[in-house]
Amino acid sequence: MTTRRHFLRAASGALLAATAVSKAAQGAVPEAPTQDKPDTQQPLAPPGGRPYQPVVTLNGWTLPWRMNNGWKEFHLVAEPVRRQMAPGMTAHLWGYNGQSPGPTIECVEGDKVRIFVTNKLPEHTTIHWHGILLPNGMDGVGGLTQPQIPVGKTFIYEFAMKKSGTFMYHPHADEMVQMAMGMMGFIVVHPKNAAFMRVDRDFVFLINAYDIEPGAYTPKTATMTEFNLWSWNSRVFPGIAPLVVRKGDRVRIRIGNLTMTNHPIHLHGYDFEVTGTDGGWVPKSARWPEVTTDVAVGQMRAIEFIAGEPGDWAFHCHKSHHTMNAMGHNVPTMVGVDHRGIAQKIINLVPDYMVMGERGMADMGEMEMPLPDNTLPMMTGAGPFGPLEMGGMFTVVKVREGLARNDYNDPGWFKHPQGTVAHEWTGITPVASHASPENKRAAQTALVEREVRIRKPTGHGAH
Ligand SMILES: [Cu+2]
Repeated sequence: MTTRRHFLRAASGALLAATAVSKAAQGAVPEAPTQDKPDTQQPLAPPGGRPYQPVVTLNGWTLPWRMNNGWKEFHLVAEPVRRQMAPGMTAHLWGYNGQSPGPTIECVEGDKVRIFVTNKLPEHTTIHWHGILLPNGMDGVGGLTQPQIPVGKTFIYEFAMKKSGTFMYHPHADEMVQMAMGMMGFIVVHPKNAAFMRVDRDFVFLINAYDIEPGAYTPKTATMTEFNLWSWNSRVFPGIAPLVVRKGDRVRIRIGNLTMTNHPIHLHGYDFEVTGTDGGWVPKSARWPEVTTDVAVGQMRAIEFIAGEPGDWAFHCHKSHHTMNAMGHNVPTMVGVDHRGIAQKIINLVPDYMVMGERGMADMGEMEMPLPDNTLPMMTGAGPFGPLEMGGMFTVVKVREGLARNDYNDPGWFKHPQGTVAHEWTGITPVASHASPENKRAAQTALVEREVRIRKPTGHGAH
């Protein structure tokens, strides 16, 4: 990333200038690095100031900063961006510094931060610093605590980070449109005492959602509930990076929700504790074990566990429609409907007709339906044992033995020890005995008793 290197060079130049008390350098707006890749970037170790364990932003990056006379200076540029949501689909969003979500801002409890915000959107904006305790005039509510930032102008926000924790930033101006377009980012304030709440791997991401019609590029901003792309950091499965973890590490995952509905986030293979909210750290005595935690709208939850059990552990929203990509919900339930004989007659009339759903929807995972440009299959992704039949808010926590401390590279699929994978029973299977005559009849006639109604599965409507 050449922009970051340029910035760091420029930043060290600015540091030198600042120590030489150059008024010109102090007055200059810091460079605004941009990121053009949707890949997870290596954590950004602090080049100066108090030390901390940097976070890993899933499919994102941390904004470099410079010191200026005791202030940490950042520069966010609000602008239209193109975001690849998964290979094969790009969205035209609004974001910050080249991406949606914007870069993660990291600093330390007690830091004085100065954040320059330049507006390159076609309309005014502001930034609200969700959860941060600050002077009222820095709260970023357009019209209430400050004038809107006009198109083409740069505003300065200045405040001290009173406490450590996990916060979010987003506009408080034309919010419905600007947040539906992807304007948001994460703020992590590390504790002054580096040993406090210390973990080995610290991941962050925001939950967001878009309504982008298959074949289109721009989200429908008036959508209130019927979104069709349920994303983490504006990525959907199989575009969401795995969370790579070394066996034995203490792991934290910070999850912020800026969608219009709640998301019960579920981790396989582990129990965890919620150790933080956007209000602060949860005292030990107030924590309880969970395997799913609901992250409500406008909330952040930090979960922690010790990664003792190697494997590829699914990590996803537990609303099953949120682990799918765009589809039509007006697809009727076809389970139990017998298509035999009917399909061929229809294919004679409608050549690309496809029968689906009569044995469930699992066929969709490997089916190659003709898709419009710039859209993703509803259920997709390939695993070591076949199609994963997932989409949306799904990824994998990959726990491996013997990784290097800072190695976040995808280690590939887990190699299960011999004899530890569920497998087919090859002995004699007894016939299931049904207690009630009704159940017996249902089992015998499941595939043939219903009225046959067939519809062509088009119309990728709301999801
Ligand atoms: Cu969800």
